[in-house]
Amino acid sequence: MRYTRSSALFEAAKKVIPGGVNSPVRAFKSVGGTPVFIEKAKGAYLYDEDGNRLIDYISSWGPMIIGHAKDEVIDAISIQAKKGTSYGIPTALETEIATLVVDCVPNIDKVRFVNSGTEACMSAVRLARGITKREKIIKFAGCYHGHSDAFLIQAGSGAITFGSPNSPGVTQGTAKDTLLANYNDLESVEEIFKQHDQHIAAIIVEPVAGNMGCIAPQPGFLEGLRTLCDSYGSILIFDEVMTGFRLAMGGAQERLGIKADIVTFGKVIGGGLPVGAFAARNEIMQQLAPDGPVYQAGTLSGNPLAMRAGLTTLTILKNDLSLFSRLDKKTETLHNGMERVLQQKGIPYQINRFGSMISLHFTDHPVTDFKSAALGNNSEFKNYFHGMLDRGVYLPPSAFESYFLNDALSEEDIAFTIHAFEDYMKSI
Ligand code: KE4
Repeated sequence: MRYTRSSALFEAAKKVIPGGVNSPVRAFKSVGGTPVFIEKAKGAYLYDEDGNRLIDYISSWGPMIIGHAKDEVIDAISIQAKKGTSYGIPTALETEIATLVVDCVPNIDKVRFVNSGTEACMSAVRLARGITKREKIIKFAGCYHGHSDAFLIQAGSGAITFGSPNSPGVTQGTAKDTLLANYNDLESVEEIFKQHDQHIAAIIVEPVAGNMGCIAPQPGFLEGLRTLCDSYGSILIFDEVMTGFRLAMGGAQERLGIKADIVTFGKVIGGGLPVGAFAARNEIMQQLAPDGPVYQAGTLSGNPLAMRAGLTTLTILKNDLSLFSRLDKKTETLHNGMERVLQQKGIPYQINRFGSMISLHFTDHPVTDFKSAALGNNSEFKNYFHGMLDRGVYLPPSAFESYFLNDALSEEDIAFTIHAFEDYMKSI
């Protein structure tokens, strides 16, 4: 694969954009090398600026679940754009997509649209704090809820501690209100509640974690969080920015059968345009401005262009629910193919998979939380990433990410990917 033009574009980008990218993970820092610059995408394929065709396993980090540049979505956006892109004034379109979301997602009566998953999670936490009049929240090491200050907190020593900011600019004043527990470790959560009793506004959790690679909740983990929140009067926030409209039309709540109090969305809900959302039952959402005192706002929230992209995408999903099982099956086929190659090679590995989320870890320890995810051999991952890229397969450029399959991937694409993996493994 040639990347001459991408390299030149990266040099130019670095002159005017920090790190040459608008989101750090795109800079290939954890895998090295030069980021690929994409010229266009269609279906399951990316076409880079050097004319290489790449099979896409990030689907824009989740949004493009039906594939890139789906004709129905592009046509709908084009028609909508001719009517103007944003008014800052209510439209019937917002009610239409909100009605669809409320009909499909369990345990919600109302939804507020915002412009990103970060905004959705940030607003959900503010709402939980406003309702409970409590200040502390619990998050899990390795879970990612966007770049709002309250979430950029990494565990200090020990599993449960007052967070110490892992980004300069996050104040200790903020960090002290974010308490850290370990994913799949209910005791670590119980310990925090014992220490902080009625001072915890909410737990925010990825019901299936996708930011440490893919990590499924162990039986009883989420159920335990539900019980703890009920016992202590805290709000349970499911961050479904990744899992929403990916694991099922009703997301993880439907797939896992566990009720959250507030659910956040992003990615798929916008169909590739900037949309986030948070939703809950009436008694919670009525606390939100302008009905209630908890303030939240946004110039472009609910803009017609993004709403049209989201509504078209969600409607395609709703009218073809077998897409979710098709996607699961494709992911299983990929899993089995990679597993066969790895067993032949005889190297330590873990493959974690849930629905159409999957990740490969070069470690012989089960990957069940951030600590075990961090034991993966990153230099093996780097070589694997570039080995696959050079063979025409674009994987997430970090071992701490989930792969996102899309419905446009054909059986042949999956077979091609497994063959490329086999060829790479033979070359090392
Ligand atoms: P955004 O603000 O990036 O739309 O959403 C933040 C967010 C919230 N919650 C979960 C579970 C998420 O996975 C994300 C964002 N996901 C990352 C990929 N792991 C986005 C990629 C990036 O940061 O460039």
